[in-house]
Amino acid sequence: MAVYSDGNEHPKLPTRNESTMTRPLPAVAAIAAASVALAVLAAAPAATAAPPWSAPPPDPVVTRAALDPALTEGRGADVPFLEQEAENARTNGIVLEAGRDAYTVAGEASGRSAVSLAPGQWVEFTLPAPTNAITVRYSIPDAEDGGGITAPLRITTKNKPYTLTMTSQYAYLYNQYPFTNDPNAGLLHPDWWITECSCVPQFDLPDFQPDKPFRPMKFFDEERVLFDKTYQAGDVIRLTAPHGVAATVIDLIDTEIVGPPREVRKAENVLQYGADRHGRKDSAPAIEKAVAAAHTSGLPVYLPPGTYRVDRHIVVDDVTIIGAGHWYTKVKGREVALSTPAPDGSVHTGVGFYGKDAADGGSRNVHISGLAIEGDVRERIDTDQVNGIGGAFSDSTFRDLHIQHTKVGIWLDGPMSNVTIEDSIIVDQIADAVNLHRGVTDSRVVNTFVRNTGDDGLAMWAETDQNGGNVFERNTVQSPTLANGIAIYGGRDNTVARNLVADPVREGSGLHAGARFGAEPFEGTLSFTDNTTVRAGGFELNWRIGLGSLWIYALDRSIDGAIRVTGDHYLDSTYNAIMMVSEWAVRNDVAITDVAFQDVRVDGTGTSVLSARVAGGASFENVDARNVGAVGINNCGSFNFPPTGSEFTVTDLGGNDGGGTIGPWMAAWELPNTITCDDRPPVVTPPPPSPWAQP
Ligand SMILES: [Ca+2]
Repeated sequence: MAVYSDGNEHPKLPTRNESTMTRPLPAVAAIAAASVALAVLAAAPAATAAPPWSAPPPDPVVTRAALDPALTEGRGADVPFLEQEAENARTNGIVLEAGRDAYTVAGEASGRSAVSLAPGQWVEFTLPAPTNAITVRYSIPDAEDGGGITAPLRITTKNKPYTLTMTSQYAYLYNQYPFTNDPNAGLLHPDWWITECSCVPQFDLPDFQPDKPFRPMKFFDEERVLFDKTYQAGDVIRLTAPHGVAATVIDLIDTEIVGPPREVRKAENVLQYGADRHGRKDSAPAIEKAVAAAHTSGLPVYLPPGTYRVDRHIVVDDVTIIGAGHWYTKVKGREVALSTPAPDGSVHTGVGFYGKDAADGGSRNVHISGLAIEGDVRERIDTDQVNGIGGAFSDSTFRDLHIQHTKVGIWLDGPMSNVTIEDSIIVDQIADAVNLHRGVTDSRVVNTFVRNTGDDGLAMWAETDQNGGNVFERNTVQSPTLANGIAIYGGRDNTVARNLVADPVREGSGLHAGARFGAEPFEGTLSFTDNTTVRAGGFELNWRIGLGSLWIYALDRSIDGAIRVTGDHYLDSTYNAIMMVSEWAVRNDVAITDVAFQDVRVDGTGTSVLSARVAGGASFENVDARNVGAVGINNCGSFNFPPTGSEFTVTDLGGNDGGGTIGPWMAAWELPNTITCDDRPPVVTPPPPSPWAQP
C-alpha cells in the first residue's frame, strides 16, 4: 500500500531543516510530460541499419530480473521460462536510455530499459533453448482521451508469422490515488498536499494546474502466444512494430516449452454441465452445477482446454477444481457494473473464485489448479471485490494459476488458516498480486512469479486481526509500479525468505516492514532470510529522499518485535540499501528497537548502506558492502540532534567489512551513534552488480 489510511497521500518529510521542504525542486509534472513525450520522440527515424535476416544470430542474453542468473542463484521463483531483455537483443529501433524515475517508461521497464520501435522497426531474439511459447512485455500509447488502444504485433519465426494483439486498455493510470483513466483530468484531490508544488493547491495555490497528463503510470502489459510447433535453440524470433502506433516499446520476452494439456477423466467435466469452451456463452452456471455434482460424487471438477466466460464470482467450498494447465484453460470475464452496491460495498463484479466470507465461517478444503483467470479491471475502486481469488479459505491450495487483469490476483480476507499459493504467475494487476489480509495464519506463498502490479506485489496486512506464522518463500516480484515488492504490515512470527525483488518504482521499495495502515503490532520475530533485491531503494517522491532496498517504518506505533535480517543481498540500490524511518510528526513517540542484520551483502548503493531516521537501533554482524556511494551510515536519529549523539544506536558485532567513496561503511568514528545526518547526499551511481568472490 502506498496511501495512508488517514486519507493523506503523503507523510510529512522528516527533513533536517525547513528550507529543504520549501526549496523548489524540479517539477515532477515536467518529468511526467517528458515521459509521455517519449512515445513521440521514440518514433523518430532510427539511424541503425537493419542487419540482413541472414546475418548470424547474436548469442542470446538470458537474465533473471535483468541480472546474470548466477547473481540470483537460489533466490526467486524457479520458473519454466527464460527471460531476455529487449535492450540486450538486436534491433533497428532505439534502446531507451536507462532511468529509474517515476512516470517514465524506462522507470517501469525490467532492468530500467527497453527498446522503442517506430512502425515497421523490429527487435529480434535468438532462442536460448527449444521454445513453443513466448510471453512479450510491451507498452503502446494510450488513446488520446484514455481508455487504451489495441494493435497487432507481428512475430516472425524462421518459417511462420504469428500475430499477438497488444492492448493498452489495462495500462495507464493517471493522477492522484485512487487514480483515473482520464489523461486530461484535473487534480482529483485539490485539497491534498502534493509534492509538485509543495502545497495544498486548493488552499495555497488555487490557480495551480498540473501538467497533463498528470502522473502517468502503468505503461506496460504483457501477452503470450503458444506456437503450434517447437523452435530450436539458435532460431531467431523477430517482433515487428505495427503501423498506426507511434511507438511500440518492447521490454522483454520470456520463452519456454509448454507441455501438453492435462486431461482428467475421473472428474465432473464442466462440458457435461453445459459450459461453453469457446467463451461465448456464460459458463458460470455450468461450473456451479459441476461443483454441486462434485459435492455429491466426491470427484474433482475438470475444465478441459478452452476459454470459459464468467462475469461474476463463483463461490466455492470443499471442492477441487482442475484445469488443463494455465496455457490451455482460461476463465475469463468482463467487469460488470452492479445495479445496486453489494453489501460489501462493491459497485462492480467480475470473474473470480471466492471463498465464503469469514463472517459466515469461510470456506475450507478448496483446491484450484491448472487454469488462467483473466479479468477486465481497468480502474482502481478499493471497495470492489473484483479479484481473481477472494474471500476466506482454510486448509486450501491454489497452484499452477495464471492471473491477469484483475484488481488483486489473490486477496484473502481472514480470519483463516493454512492456505498455500504455489507455482503461480500473477501479472498486470491494478493493485496487489497477493494480500493476506486480517487474521491469516500458517499460510504460504511459494515459488510464485509476480510482475507489473499497481500496488504491493506480495503483502501480509494484519488489519484488525493478527496475522501469524506465514511464509513468503522463493517468489520473484518484478516491477511493482507503486508501493513495494514484498510488504509486511504487522504480524507475529512471519518469514520472508529466498525471494527475488526487482525494480520497484515509487512510494515503496523492495522489501518493507511497516507499522502502518492500522495493522496489529509486530510480535515474535519477523525474519527476512536470503532475499535478493536489485535496483530498489529508489526516490520517495513525497519525502524527497532516497529509500532503502529494505525499509522498516514505524508510523502507527513503535516496532519492538524482533526483526532478523539474515543472508539478504541488496544489489544496485538506487539510494540506500537499508532504511529505518519514522514520520516527522511521531518521531519522538516511536522507535525501532530490536533489529539485527547478519551475513548481509550490499553491492552498490547510490548513497548509504544504512539510513537511520528514527530512534532505536540495530546490530550488524558480517554485513559486507562495496561500491557504497556516500557515508556508510547516514544517522539522523529522530532529528533532535542532542549533544549525546543520535537517538539511533548502531551496534557493531564484528565482520562488517568493505565500503566505498567515504572509506569503510562501518567506521569507528560513526559508532555507536555519531550524527551524520544528510537528507540528500550526492548519488554516486555504482557499477553493475558482479559476482562476489568466495571468502
Ligand atoms: Ca527491459
